[in-house]
Amino acid sequence: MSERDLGDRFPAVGDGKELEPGDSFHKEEVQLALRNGGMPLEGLRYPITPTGMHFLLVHFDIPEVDAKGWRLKVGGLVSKPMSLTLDEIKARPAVTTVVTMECAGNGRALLSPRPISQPWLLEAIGTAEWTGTPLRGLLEEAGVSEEAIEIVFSGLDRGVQGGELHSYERSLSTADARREEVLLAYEMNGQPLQPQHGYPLRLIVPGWYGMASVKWLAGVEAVAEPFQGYQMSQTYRYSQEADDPGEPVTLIRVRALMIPPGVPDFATRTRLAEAGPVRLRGRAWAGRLAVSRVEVSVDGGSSWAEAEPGEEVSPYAWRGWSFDWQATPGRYTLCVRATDSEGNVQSVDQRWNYQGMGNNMAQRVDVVVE
Ligand SMILES: Nc1nc2c(c(=O)[nH]1)N[C@H]1C(S)=C(S)[C@@H](COP(=O)(O)O)O[C@H]1N2
Ligand SMILES: [Mo]
Repeated sequence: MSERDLGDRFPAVGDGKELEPGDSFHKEEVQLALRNGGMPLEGLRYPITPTGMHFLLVHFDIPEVDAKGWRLKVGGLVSKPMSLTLDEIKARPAVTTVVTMECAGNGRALLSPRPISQPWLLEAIGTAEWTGTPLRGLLEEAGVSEEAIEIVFSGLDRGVQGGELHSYERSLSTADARREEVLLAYEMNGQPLQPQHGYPLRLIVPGWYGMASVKWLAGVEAVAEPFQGYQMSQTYRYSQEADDPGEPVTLIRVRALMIPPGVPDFATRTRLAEAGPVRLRGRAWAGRLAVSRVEVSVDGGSSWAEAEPGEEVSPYAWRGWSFDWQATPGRYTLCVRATDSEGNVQSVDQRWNYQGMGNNMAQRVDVVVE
């Protein structure tokens, strides 16, 4: 089968029909959702997400990597190309950073009409302690040429998207790649990376949506032209229609989430809570900005009250928040929204875009109080 045929059978993000709200999911989307699990929202209770609860996003298949034969190749416009073993990378200066990662598609399936792709509701998040060596040191040692404007990161996984057979590859400007927080990570929560999270080595770009953090990293290449690979030029764009190149998706937008209170109804997922004091809790983050404010609404977003912010543990990680609600019998739609240090605040309405990227509209949780 030609690449074109494959592309036609498995259309790119947003290539498909525009569905009406209430339309059911395609079984291929369910298959994607089962492969790429999210963090159950009660997982917001843990400051560091247990590894098996951290969300997962794998476009193609998890590649089979033999760590002994694996090498990280550093090349392109550098004065000293390198080929490094895992042990050589581990022997370099090590840093551990707590980072909240979120998929750019988080919130996609709440949009109306709904783009056809990995159908995230709100669970494409997780926070981990990543250990690795700063990329910056390696780039300095390799001697990136003045002509280089971007660094291209290549993963070992391959597949077809939008009719194009390619390896998963993303680039960063040389300035972004040289930021001190960018890591070549080989441990997650104190353990070697699990296969699905990028073993043996991945990039971690704190503050950026997850697509920048290339897993199964094998190549780091300095280039003189903007990299036009599929995962840069065709997807991860804020666009309004299929042919609109739009703007690239970059940093994580501000968001707060709450642990749904009470207990769920199995079939409808509506929450059931007891009248009386209910402590609402959750976490809020804003990429590499700080969260300056968290507010809660118990009337579907008509009126808001201040929540109590918790401690900040890392400039790149979520912080907790809590709110004491005096619940009286009735039906409620609880909402939470955060504001970042630049004054951006989550809206209650969707900011629709064709690929369903960066939808940070405020969470809504239906609760029946008895
Ligand atoms: N090589 C490779 N890297 C990748 C991906 C991928 O499919 N292949 N998915 C990206 C996306 S879209 C996200 S959101 C994060 C998810 O990282 P996690 O699965 O460890 O949570 O990995 C990114 N890195
Ligand atoms: Mo993602």
